[in-house]
Amino acid sequence: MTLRTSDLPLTFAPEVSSALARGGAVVALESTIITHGMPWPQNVETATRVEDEVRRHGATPATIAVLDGRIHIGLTAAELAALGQARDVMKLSRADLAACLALGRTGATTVAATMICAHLAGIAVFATGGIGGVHRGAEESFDISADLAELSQTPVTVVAAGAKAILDLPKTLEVLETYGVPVIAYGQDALPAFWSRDAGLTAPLRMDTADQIARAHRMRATLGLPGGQLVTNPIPAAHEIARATLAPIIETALAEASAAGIASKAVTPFLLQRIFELTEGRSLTANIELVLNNARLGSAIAVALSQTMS
Ligand code: PSU
Repeated sequence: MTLRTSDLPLTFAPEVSSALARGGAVVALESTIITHGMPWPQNVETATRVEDEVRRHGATPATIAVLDGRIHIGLTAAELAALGQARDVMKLSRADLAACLALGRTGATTVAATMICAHLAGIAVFATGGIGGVHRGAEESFDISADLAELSQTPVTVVAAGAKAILDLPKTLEVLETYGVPVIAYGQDALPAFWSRDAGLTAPLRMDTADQIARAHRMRATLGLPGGQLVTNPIPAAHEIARATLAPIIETALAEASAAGIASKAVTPFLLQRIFELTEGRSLTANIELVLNNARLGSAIAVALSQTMS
């Protein structure tokens, strides 16, 4: 694809632009996980390890964020370190991306905004931790992450460890089905639930190789279908936290969020922070391991895609 760098507020890291120019494998990475998903300094350490993991698996990492009114496709080590400690960073989804750019501000991209930026940059594969989804009690609050609508319209394959277990997973699957988003479990039948390998639900689709996932991505383009694919990759068994262990902790965190009147964009960061405290850090270790695991699968898919394109 042609890069329209002249008319878009995009700044490419040299490593990323040369990989794209030669048709190499590139994996997009998001930045909300850095600013709103993990505490400092583990956030910056993890982001750096994830980038290295992508390189080790034959692809080029492109961490995406908005810095002073420009979309950066790939960050320098200094930019990453600064973002990881910055305050007043906007949490950007489809609704606020253009406003952040127009105001010259700095913002971290969620799954939705990272998909938009990756697609503008010509990147087809994106690895993250977990996508947003339908929050529990959504029948009252209407709190449904914009990540789901984005998956229905932007052609990027997103590798995640499932939707976070703090969400209403059956309703999240229903909305994805309504939107026509393929939800693929990698290497198993069960839908993974972020910190645990099994949500107690069967995933609508199963694939066992990166090559199959790359071919399905290409087939959607051939058919002219808009939207991406959601690949749910179970956390490695050695690092999972059993669903039964987490369930009461999630209930406690949810009750606290509701008592404190936490709403909208603040819900997910609040819950992740409380679960970190209540599990005495175990949830963060699991989160780091699942992101690294997704970086490996994302790299394999990007490599397979670059081979089918050449
Ligand atoms: N993955 C993680 N931690 C995170 C996220 C993903 O391991 O914090 C972020 C993603 O950016 C995702 C967001 O888009 O959580 C969901 O936020 P919300 O529920 O407000 O849509």
